[in-house]
Amino acid sequence: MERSRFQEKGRFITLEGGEGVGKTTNMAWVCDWLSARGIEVVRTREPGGTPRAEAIRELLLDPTSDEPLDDDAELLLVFAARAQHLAQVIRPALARGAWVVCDRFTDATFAYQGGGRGLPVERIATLENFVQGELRPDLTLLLDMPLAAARQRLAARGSAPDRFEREREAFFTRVRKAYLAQAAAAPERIAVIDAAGALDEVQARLAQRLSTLLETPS
Ligand code: Z5A
Repeated sequence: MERSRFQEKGRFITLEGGEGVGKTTNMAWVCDWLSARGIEVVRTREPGGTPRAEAIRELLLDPTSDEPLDDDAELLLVFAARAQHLAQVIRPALARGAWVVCDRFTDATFAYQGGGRGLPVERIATLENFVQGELRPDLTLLLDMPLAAARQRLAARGSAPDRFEREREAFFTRVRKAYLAQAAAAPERIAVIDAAGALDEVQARLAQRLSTLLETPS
């Protein structure tokens, strides 16, 4: 495929889903798949993506502090990190025609702070408009699978749980429900990808959706 075909305008792809569904594992594969087609890819993540935004990520994920984090403070920190990330990384990359592939973005805020914590969707939407203006992902790959199986994957990985991963099952059930509701409301942007099964099966599903995006004019 000709690189020049994709240079006119960068595209913004996000990977979403609950914990342990394989976002980080498949990020690398998605980036390689696009790079192999001559596309300049910027791989990044949220919360984070710049030194200052990564410092905010530390605040958000740190499970050790005795001081509880207020839900509104959590929401504002997520958007503070996002504003910095947009200004320093995402908007400049898209402006020069690169494609940005981001591990989580604002759909995670609607799922975790909205669905999980129960904050009003309108409050999140107000911040989304304030921080992002009209910028939304061109494609969101929502990796979805039953919670118990995803938890088994995490247990096999054996890493220490962060502040979110210490939440109870009911929290993650609400998060998953919120993600699926978002996908149902925006099926043209959010593709639900069955994340259960072997990695090559999941990646075949991802490739199908990415091919469709490539064929769609920007
Ligand atoms: N958060 C928020 O609240 N609001 C926001 O707006 C944003 C984020 C942006 C950090 O995110 C937290 O921030 C997140 C929500 C909150 N908290 N939670 N929960 P994160 O992305 O860093 O955290 P995470 O979801 O916990 O990531 P994770 O635990 O690393 O999961 P993952 O990236 O989806 O999974 P993985 O590491 O790719 O895979 C897990 C294991 O499964 C690993 O050992 C793989 O090798 C294995 N794996 C993956 N795929 C397969 C298949 N197909 N078969 C078998 N094994 C597999």
